[in-house]
Amino acid sequence: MANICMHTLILKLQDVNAVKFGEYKLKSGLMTPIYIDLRVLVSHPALLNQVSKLIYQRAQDEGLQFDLVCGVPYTALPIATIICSTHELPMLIRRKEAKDYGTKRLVEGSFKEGDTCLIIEDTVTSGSSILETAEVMYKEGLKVTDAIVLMDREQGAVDMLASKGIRLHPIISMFKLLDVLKASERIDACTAQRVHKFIVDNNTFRPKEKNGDDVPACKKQCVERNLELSYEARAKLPDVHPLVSKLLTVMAEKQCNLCVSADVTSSEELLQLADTLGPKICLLKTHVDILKDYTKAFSKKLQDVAEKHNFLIFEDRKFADIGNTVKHQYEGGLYQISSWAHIVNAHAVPGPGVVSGLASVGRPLGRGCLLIAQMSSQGSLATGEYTKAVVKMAEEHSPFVIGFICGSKITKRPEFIHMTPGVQMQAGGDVLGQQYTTPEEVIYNKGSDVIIVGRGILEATDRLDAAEAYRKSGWEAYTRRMGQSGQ
Ligand code: 5BU
Repeated sequence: MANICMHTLILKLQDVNAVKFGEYKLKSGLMTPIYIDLRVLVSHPALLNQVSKLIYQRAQDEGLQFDLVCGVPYTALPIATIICSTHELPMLIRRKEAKDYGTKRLVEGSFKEGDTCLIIEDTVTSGSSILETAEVMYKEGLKVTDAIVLMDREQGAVDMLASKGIRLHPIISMFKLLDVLKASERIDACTAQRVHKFIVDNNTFRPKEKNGDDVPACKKQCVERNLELSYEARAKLPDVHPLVSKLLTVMAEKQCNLCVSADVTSSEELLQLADTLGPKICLLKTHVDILKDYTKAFSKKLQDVAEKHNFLIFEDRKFADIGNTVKHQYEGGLYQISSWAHIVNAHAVPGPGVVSGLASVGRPLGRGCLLIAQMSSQGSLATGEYTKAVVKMAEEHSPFVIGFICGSKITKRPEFIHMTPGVQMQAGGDVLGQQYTTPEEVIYNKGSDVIIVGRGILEATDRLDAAEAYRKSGWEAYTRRMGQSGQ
């Protein structure tokens, strides 16, 4: 989808008053400084057609498999109708209330049990309307795996629906909309900033924990008693990022808290390494820019190996620029990192814009970011107050920020992952300032979650044996720690 086209669409939506700035009440009762009203689309048939085309195109681009289409009533209904009519796809209509005469059906149209229904929505805040529609479908024996939305307010719907097993594919995100309107001088920087802050402050998926009432009981109890939850229990917390949940589940299943740092310079060697060590790792860390022969085909193959061996990919890119630049670095260029890396990391030094820029690309894709709170290198400046400020930034930007690169556990919040580089079987260092700590020290004494090991494995005569030794050592340190914690 060309950017220019998206840009024009956003301006057109504002032209027809589908995007309004002021003070409006949301369905939840919350006052919002921006209101999206796509009901007006029916009065603008050319625009309605364009939107319908984009939504259908997205379904094609994502390769979605479905038997039927349903638009969430009422605004998305005409959009679904146009798509189904143009492409001759069977459609379903969901009634808001069952009629009290005739068939009393909640879903109109023909279908078989087990059919998959694609849901289409005009705009989402929390995702609750999509979920309601999906639940009606489930009752009828239908499956719902994906939903496409024209406008995502980026207030938690992607994560909430992912936690219920539905992938949400947004066409326009709130941050993109604000960027375009600001760049076109339709709104001033102050309005853009006010709306941006409102969106970030009002994420519906992560419950506010100020009074503790919304915190799940098990989590509350553990935090109070200073006990620790197991990887498995953390994976099931209701407010955990789906990616963290996936990683923690993989860790528990594979009995493994080892991330291998695949610092090799040939893509073939990297793929071989990934395939050989795959069963021993929960995560593979790359520095894609040290490869001498990167191709798009390589990233595809790496994803296949990751799937085969059930591990995640972490590109150690260390983004550290203004939001607008990191957005391009993450999404574009030669490497198109966001298209294949589940996790990236960033320095907090530019301020929260770096996270917002990355989030605007990564959140719709379900990606996550680690903030670098401490470094393993000698003389690192990331210490003390800086580390504390990074933790605060992460808390304000979760759920896209899923954790930290750090030397030890720096927050008690169980939804954040701690990953520690600079790990070898013997403490020590290299001639360029790297400092090493042992798996036992990192996991048992420092309370980190994941050990990141590069040369400790890469320089071993048998890499597979070495990986197994690190896996075992990291896992034993974790089980000992959990034993102490009484879990
Ligand atoms: P080693 O071979 O285990 O020293 O490799 C460590 C890897 O972790 C390497 O890719 C570094 O770029 C990376 N790293 C690190 O060592 N220390 C840090 O603080 C951060 C990343 Br952030």
